[in-house]
Amino acid sequence: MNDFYQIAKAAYAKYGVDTENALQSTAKIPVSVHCWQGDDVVGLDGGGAASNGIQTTGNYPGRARNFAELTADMRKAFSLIPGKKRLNLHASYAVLNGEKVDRDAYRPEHFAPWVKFAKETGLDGIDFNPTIFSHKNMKDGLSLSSPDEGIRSFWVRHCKACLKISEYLAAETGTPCLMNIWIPDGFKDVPADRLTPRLRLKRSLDEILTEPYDKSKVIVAVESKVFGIGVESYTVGSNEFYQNYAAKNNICCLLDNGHYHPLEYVSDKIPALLAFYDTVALHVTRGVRWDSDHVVLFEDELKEIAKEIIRNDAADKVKIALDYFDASINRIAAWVVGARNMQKALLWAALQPYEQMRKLQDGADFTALMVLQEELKTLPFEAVWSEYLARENVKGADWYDEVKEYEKTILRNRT
Ligand code: RNT
Ligand code: ZN
Repeated sequence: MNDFYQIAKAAYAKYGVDTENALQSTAKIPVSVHCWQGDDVVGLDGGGAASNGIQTTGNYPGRARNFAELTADMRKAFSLIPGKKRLNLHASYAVLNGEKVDRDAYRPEHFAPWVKFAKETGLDGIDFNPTIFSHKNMKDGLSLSSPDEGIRSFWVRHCKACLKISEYLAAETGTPCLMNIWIPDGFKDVPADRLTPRLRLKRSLDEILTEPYDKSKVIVAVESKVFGIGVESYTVGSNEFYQNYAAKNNICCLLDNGHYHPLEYVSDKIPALLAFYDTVALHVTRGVRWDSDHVVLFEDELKEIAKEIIRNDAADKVKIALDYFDASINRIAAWVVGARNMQKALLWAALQPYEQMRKLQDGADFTALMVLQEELKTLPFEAVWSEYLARENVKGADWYDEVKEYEKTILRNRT
């Protein structure tokens, strides 16, 4: 323990905050790290560059092109990220070994190498996502809401296959798997019919959920979106659609903080959903003016999101996952910056005197509340963060040197 930490501990103690508690509780909160930052969401199953309402920009050298490269890069990133980590996988990361099989017939064994990787790397578990984009069966931009029965049923079968895979991942890792369904379905211009596509999506979800699965092992979530590129006028899977579907069917909502109007805040939606749901899932990202999926930074909204999780004692209920992809910078650094910032925000949120703040709010002493909240902003947080990294055996501020070295020796040789 260094002197700076001792000083910081005393500074926080003055406000009734126990830094030791904060350090210990933060280290127990799992954050699901998305595999898709490492390869620009291309996947391993031949679907090709991200398409259908999802795209990456940039051409930084060293993109991982196969399972070996992607897992090597993830190992490097994980070694620089403190805290409890999970792996967030997409179905398109199936390891098919040349087998000719389409997404509606993927089997658990196609993900066995990922289970092995998760176990070797000491991860807490694996989360899963059907991949309903970048595929020939996306027809006219539609999937589960398609009027073409062949298309719609293909994607229903894909999701059913994913339920089985999720169950397998949960059984193998001993922790529940969050299976999140996101589809890009929508229209570029003013639609003639807004209801029927939603009714078809509803029917598809109903059909998917007829597949028996162990609810103690798999948590099914649905992720809404305000709009996607090329589908600006209408999104089938809107917020209202999925929130009502989830409430009626006892599944979970996933909130991606890039998927709302710029002045809507996911931090405010978390407590609203906690009033009704046992589980709330998150995709933490950073939208710059729209759903741009920039690297997560240590910003006010990220801190507010973390505060809503911690002060509502909801670390077990809120499933935190990261979802961003930047192809214009070193991809490992992108992983590390975003994941460390999520951890930072959780630690920062654990260092707030909530009881005292609540009392001030309930007593309507809003002046004192404002004064306190402003004072808290300049407490010596860095010293507690450094202590956290040291206890987690993870490099401090000089971590980027290691990534630069890895880029020089490994990434630059991928030609
Ligand atoms: C897209 C959604 C979705 C994807 C990932 C790859 O807008 O956010 O979650 O980013 O599934
Ligand atoms: Zn998302």
